[in-house]
Amino acid sequence: MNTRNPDNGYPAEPIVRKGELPDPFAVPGGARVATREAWRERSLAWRDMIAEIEYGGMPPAPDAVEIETLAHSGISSWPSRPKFWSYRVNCRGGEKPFSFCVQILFPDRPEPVPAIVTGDECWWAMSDEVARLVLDRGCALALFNRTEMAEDLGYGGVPDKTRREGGLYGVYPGRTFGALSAWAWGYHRCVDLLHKLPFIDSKHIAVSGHSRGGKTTLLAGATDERITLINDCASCAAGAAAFRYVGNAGETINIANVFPSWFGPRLQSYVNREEDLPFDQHCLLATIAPRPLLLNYALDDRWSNPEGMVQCAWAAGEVYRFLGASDHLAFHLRPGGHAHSVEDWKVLLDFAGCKWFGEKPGAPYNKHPYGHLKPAFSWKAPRV
Ligand code: GTR
Repeated sequence: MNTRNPDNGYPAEPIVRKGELPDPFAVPGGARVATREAWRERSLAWRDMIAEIEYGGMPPAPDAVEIETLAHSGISSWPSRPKFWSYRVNCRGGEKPFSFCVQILFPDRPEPVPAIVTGDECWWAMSDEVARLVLDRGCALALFNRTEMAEDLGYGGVPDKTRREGGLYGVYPGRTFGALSAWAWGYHRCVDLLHKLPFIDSKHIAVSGHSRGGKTTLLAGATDERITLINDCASCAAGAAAFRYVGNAGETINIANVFPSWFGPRLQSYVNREEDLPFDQHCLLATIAPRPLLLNYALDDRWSNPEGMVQCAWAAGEVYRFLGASDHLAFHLRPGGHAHSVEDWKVLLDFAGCKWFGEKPGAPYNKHPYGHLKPAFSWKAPRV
């Protein structure tokens, strides 16, 4: 019988429960990581394995990146009169040149400012309200359209779910990276750009994305340490939520069949075999440690599998604890459904202020209404 969670009324029984989340400290051969120094090597091994099996590997970094200024504009109708500059990022390498555009909205200040990068400009995503909130906190907003790197075939009635044309597919033919990797590569190139701009504080670069864009920011953060704060909003399956534990009405690993172009070719073979995957998504989150990581989820967004996200946050939290950075991993569950809402952005800005500049924490983190939930793992961080 499926009992209901008294705190939120949703059925408490998961639809997928496939054993323990793998121990991220386990070293092939039977040992466990014992020192913080040794974790580094393990972390890179997880990163490479997950990037390969799940996402099909990453496109290579370009041989050279050159910046072209397109416009120095501003928003004079806003009281703070922010600047709005745009660039073309020209990349050399692979079979042919590749370029894309980035827009940067930033406060007019004498000192370099932190930046939040979002690639979700393929959606109607950035409201004036959110942009002003970011500026008021003294941050720049770097905007680009991640689908310039790879077409998004994740829509209903798409004629060919596996087409590999345009974007980076033509630059690096013969590779197996999926769209998520190509989109993450776009974030990395934005970091290349930000590192060349004197008005940006390159030690404080965050990435934020929603849903498939949140899957992207997790992968981008895991594969580029220059990204110093990672935010995912509602990334669903193949994001921050576990494959092995899916709460009622949540998205499962079948995502690999529904949206094959987002992934590498190997993930599909694990559909209905979650227990055989050598990792789960907490291992991806753990590769980001000890850098600050914020997961924004919503209580009525059942498809995003919030219980599976809590499982991953708990499990990756063991790695953060091991590294002495427990408070650098936080999740936040707000009321409501699937959206990148103003509240999510406010929670991110508070988190960034807290982690980067020692401001007081804003929203209470790591609170959830899943009283029935028990950790889907029995291992703990080794004692240091
Ligand atoms: C859904 C997909 C989710 C999520 C979402 C989105 O259809 O199943 O994993 O990525 O799209 O991007 O809005």
